Amino acid sequence: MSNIRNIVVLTGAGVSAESGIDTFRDAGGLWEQHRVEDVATPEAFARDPELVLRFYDMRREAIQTKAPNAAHAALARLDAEWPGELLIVTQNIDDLHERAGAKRLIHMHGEHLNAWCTGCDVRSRWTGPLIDRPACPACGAAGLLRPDVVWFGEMPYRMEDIYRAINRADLFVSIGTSGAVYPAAGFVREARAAGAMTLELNMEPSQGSHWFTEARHGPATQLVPEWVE
Ligand code: BJW
Repeated sequence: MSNIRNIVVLTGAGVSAESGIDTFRDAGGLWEQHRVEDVATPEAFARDPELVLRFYDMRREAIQTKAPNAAHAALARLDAEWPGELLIVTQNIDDLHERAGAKRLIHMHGEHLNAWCTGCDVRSRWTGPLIDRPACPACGAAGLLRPDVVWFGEMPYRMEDIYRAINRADLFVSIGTSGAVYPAAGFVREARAAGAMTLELNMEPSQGSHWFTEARHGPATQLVPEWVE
């Protein structure tokens, strides 16, 4: 990596799979138990808030019992030691990257431990259930908290910062994502257009695998530490 200074790493559900957190689109994944239209759109929340809140309460509780794996640890090590620019962009709402020690991190699809008050627009740390429609800790209004996650049709977070980093990157690495969801699925093309080398580390070829200059397939806990060393 001698000619590389700036790195952007994109991660998806596959990086947390070996920590015991379900992916979305694999066999047995979350979307097999819940239709995406029923739980991950603003329309679904307006139609049946209890179903959506129960889905996120269940995941928030489960994630808190999981621990970072060797892939999260390797990325945290890279973050601590890489002298150039580095940005880890995760689509995951879990906090395993930061629990492993990563600092240069953006959660583009939100965080399971945040609640967002649709009344006062304040985000608060939230570890418990939302199904009981608790009052917002900031404004006190009842029943207006929703999970602070990005649903289909909503704008992912910090897109300007992400595109700025991608356009400065010498290397773009995509880990554990199916490439089915935009805008993250388009980052590889943006990085290539900006002249970066692109590497996919995934269990299987993703939908956008052909866009990468190099692809390695296997479990993240093996591929990521191998790549970082
Ligand atoms: C392993 C492994 C192991 C397993 N080791 N690997 C352009 C074209 C078409 C449509 C659109 C478009 N632009 C926008 C859209 C609409 C829409 C979209 O993409 N629809 C698609 C279905 C086509 N996108 C949006 O609405 C987004 N908003 C938006 O675009 O706003 C406008 C905008 C445009 C341009 C710039 C800026 C803004 C919002 C998308 C929000 C997605 N939300 C979710 C839910 C978040 C909260 C929650 O967690 O519940 O995000 S959906 C879900 O999918 C979640 C994930 O972050 C996301 C991606 O999933 P991921 O991580 O890839 O998981 P999987 O399961 O799909 O794949 C796992 C992979 O890991 C697999 O490949 C396995 O093989 C692998 N794996 N075990 C290594 N051990």
